[in-house]
Amino acid sequence: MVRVWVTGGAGFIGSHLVRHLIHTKSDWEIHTIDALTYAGNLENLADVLDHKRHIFHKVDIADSNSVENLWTEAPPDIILHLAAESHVDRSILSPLDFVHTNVLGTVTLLEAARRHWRGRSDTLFYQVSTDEVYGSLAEGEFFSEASPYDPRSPYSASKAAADHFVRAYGHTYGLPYLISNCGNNYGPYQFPEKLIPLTITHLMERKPIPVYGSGQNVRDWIHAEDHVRAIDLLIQRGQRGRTYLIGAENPRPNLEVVRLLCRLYDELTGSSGSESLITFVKDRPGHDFRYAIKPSPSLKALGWSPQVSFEEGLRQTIAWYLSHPDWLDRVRSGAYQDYYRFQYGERLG
Ligand code: NAD
Ligand code: TDX
Repeated sequence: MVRVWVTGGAGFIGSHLVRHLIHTKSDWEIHTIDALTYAGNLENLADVLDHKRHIFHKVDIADSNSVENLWTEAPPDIILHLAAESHVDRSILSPLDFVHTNVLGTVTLLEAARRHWRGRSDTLFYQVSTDEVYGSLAEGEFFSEASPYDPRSPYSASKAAADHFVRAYGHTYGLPYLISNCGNNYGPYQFPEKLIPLTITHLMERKPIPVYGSGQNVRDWIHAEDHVRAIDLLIQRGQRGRTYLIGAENPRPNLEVVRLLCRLYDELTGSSGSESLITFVKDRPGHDFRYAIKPSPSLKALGWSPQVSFEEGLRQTIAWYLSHPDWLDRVRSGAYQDYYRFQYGERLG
């Protein structure tokens, strides 16, 4: 039995990963650590929460005593680290929360791993990171493994710091690690503060769809299930001590994405005129212009390629949100309403 600890397993990508591992790895015992912040939700794991090979722990990863106690009881063989504060707009409002979880939390896990793995080389600390650590590209440029780190938001600075700590632990203490940097994910269970689920929920409620600035900023989109399949392959066959870039070669200006969502929404629901909801609003401070990824050739050589086309993935995602109104009601609790009013109240008038 391989004991695998997933941090942030009740979040968006984490819940896709936990579900995938439970269904595909019959000899793995999966432990989820999650603090259940506004972005973490046990409902995201409903179908696997009580599975006999899954154990859930509500713990803050920056709480070293709790992490220590858990890992003394059930030492990890593999740590898949996804827990994070993940929303750029929130990082602009309160950077210290991002330092707490993304930096202090990551180093707390690394320290505990170092203690528990002394003398072992058959373990793995897998850091799930983002392309945002590489900064912003000009038209026609792409990130590659050789791109220098140049984080420009409090979120990406905190993720970059965490990546550097992971590499430092590999170099200094010989900790077996692997890092992957992925582009913008979308799919079911994504908290409705990010562009795609926010747009879908505004379409459902016929509310103005806020597009920052000119809408020409570019993001490179991948379905969370394709990301999770790449993580799975890299756990099995990725070279330890290496960094991999994961992307579906799907860079698009935000306005194109929002227009596509409007068209697909109208087709799926029989509505019309959704594009008229698009509203240009004040830009995000320090808004990175373009992210676009050349996925690692070695990842492709291992046999990975994205399986979900963008249009099909968006159709399926819209359908999921349409069929989960109760999930939406519950995640958009009082605290979300406060954030939403602060972030969009003035912008949308
Ligand atoms: P998310 O915000 O949906 O989920 C984050 C999870 O971490 C939540 O369940 C939350 O409760 C948990 N968490 C937060 N602080 C915690 C703490 N102190 N202790 C324990 N748990 C805590 O995020 P996501 O979009 O699923 O992203 C998962 C990971 O993937 C993050 O590390 C993110 O940086 C990375 N990533 C995300 C994207 C994307 O487009 N969403 C792209 C590339 C990389
Ligand atoms: O209301 C909006 N209007 C808008 O135009 C929002 C929320 C976003 N945007 C723009 C900003 C970005 O250019 O859409 C683009 C995507 O924005 P987000 O969904 O907030 O994602 P982004 O800032 O690109 O970061 C995401 O991708 C990389 C995730 O939140 C990160 O966790 C991940 O690392």
